[in-house]
Amino acid sequence: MAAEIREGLLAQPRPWLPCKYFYDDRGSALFEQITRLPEYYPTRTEEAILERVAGDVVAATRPVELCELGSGVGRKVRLLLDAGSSLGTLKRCVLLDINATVLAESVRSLEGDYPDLSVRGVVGDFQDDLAALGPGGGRLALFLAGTIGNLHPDREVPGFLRAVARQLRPGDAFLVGLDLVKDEGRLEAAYNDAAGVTAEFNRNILRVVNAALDADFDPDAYDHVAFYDRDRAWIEMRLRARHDQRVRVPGADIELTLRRGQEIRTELSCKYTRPTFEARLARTGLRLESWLSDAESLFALALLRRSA
Ligand code: SAH
Ligand code: AVI
Repeated sequence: MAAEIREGLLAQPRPWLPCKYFYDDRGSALFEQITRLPEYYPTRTEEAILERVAGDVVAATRPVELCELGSGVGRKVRLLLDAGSSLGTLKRCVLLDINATVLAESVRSLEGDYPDLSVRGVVGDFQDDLAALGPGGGRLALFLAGTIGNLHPDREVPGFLRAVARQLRPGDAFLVGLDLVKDEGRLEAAYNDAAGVTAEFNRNILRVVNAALDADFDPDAYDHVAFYDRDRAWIEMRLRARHDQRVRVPGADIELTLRRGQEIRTELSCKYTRPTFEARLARTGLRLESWLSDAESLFALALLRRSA
């Protein structure tokens, strides 16, 4: 973590922080609050699509194992577990998340509600630790919420998809949730909610850095900024310094001066279309089998298949 934070904070022309550091216990709770905000349509839209298609997805893939990357509270996986119960093929469920507390709670609650299922939690980074999942075979991997949008579309997504494909056997499947390109006003509202929860989530990354690296960021000295970049088709979140400040990060061995108005990038949230996502699949070993969306085309689930 120290090396990553150091690299990000020293970056020119604009410092950045890896968005996985939003998710300590407070950040995870704030994300859960975000999912219930009136402006934040992705969660409820994805859940409605899943409710509609879960039966078809399990019938088409006949999974022995469900495996969710960045599983959070593990609510959505239940829709597939329930749909799969009549099939009789499902034996295992693996959840991987960077937040150990949330993961343990999700595993405990799935074990309680699905006593015949073998449930395993893996604390790890889905960009580095996929090998911990072990080899595939009868696997249906899930990457929901549009979290793939938080990976850089050119620099990170292709390598991530290849790494997922390595943990799948030919015929195994990968269900990916994608937030779609849409009206700019609707996108920007989802990341600038009236209640200010997203702003608090954004500032939380500074609290995480403070706690882990003994830094002295004053989170309240930063404004939340979130805007849609139409050319890159992504929402970018930043923190803008309200006044000049000197910040010490002893755990990463740095001190920096931030001028009033200077911004730190904290998150990208890329929005896709079917063609832009399909283009990312080239040479990954994954092919698009079906595209499942809502009536307004706000969000989509892409069902991918590991090719032979
Ligand atoms: N799948 C859930 C949660 C999505 S929020 C849902 O659909 O609502 C993103 C989740 O990914 C959080 O639980 C966060 O802790 C986790 N996460 C973020 N970056 C991660 C990383 N690099 N590796 C593993 N988990 C990560
Ligand atoms: C987890 N991820 C898909 C969310 C998103 O929309 O990019 C995280 C988030 N950031 C701000 N609000 C929600």
